[in-house]
Amino acid sequence: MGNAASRLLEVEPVDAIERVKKTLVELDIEGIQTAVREALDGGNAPLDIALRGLGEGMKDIGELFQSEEYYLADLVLAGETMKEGMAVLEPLISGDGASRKGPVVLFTVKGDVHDIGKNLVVTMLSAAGFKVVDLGVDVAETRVVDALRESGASLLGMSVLITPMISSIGDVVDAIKEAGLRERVRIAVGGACTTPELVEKFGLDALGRDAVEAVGIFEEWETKKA
Ligand code: B1M
Repeated sequence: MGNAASRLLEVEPVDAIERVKKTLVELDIEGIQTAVREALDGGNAPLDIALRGLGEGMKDIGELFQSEEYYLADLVLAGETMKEGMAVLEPLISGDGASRKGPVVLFTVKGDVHDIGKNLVVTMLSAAGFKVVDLGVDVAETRVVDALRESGASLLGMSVLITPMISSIGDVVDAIKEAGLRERVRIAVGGACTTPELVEKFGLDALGRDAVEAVGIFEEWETKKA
């Protein structure tokens, strides 16, 4: 590369969303809200900042953890830093609070405590006018069946991030079948370790790769409800 080209690359401004991502990857919990506010002031949409800034930053953090440059304590701090950033964005993403659609039962599977992505899906669904029954993390299949019965929901979403807990998806599907509810309930899955192959293996109905896709899936199913 010539000198001029490399100089150009050096002076290329880092955009505000990139700065949010960098602040998160550096685990700068003190600076994250300022970076997010600056991105908002620059006219970026809250959802864009959440997905392209914070969401992409978390993927980099995952890779740094995998390559052993970051440790478990760094993952914990990353989660807290992400939540600080989301605290600024969530009120701007949330809708008017009126829930006209759903309900959707949402949770992270048994044995898995990751909740940031699930929470983003909950926020986006609420913003789109869905009532959401959020069961939290590490949820046993019996609680899922109880929630489906109590709420009368026919829409279900589960978040799965760690490979060892993939078997929990099967436990949920089996419990729903045993309760005689499978015909009534459409099931979507999402999260870092989910794939189309998993959807096929467990006979699920859809895969949501991000919160926007998740909302699209439930919107489509809502229109097909009797
Ligand atoms: Co952990 N972790 N973690 N972690 N962690 C991952 C998932 C990992 C990929 C990191 C890595 O090694 N590269 C890896 C899993 C590898 C694997 O099994 N395939 C991993 C591991 C190994 C672990 C532990 C086992 C580490 C250990 O103890 N040695 C441990 C497991 C604990 C447990 O659950 N039992 C662990 C713990 C943790 C913390 C608790 C420290 C922390 C979570 C904090 C929290 O959630 N409150 C943490 C974090 C932060 C991560 C990473 C870095 C980031 C996850 C995140 O929040 N992403 C993660 C790396 C990665 O995912 N690449 C990693 C941001 C979020 C917005 O994205 O959750 O993907 P995501 O959600 C997206 C979409 O996936 C989709 O929409 C969301 C928004 O766009 N989506 C859905 C999610 N759920 C959906 C549901 C739907 C639809 C769409 O329903 C229809």
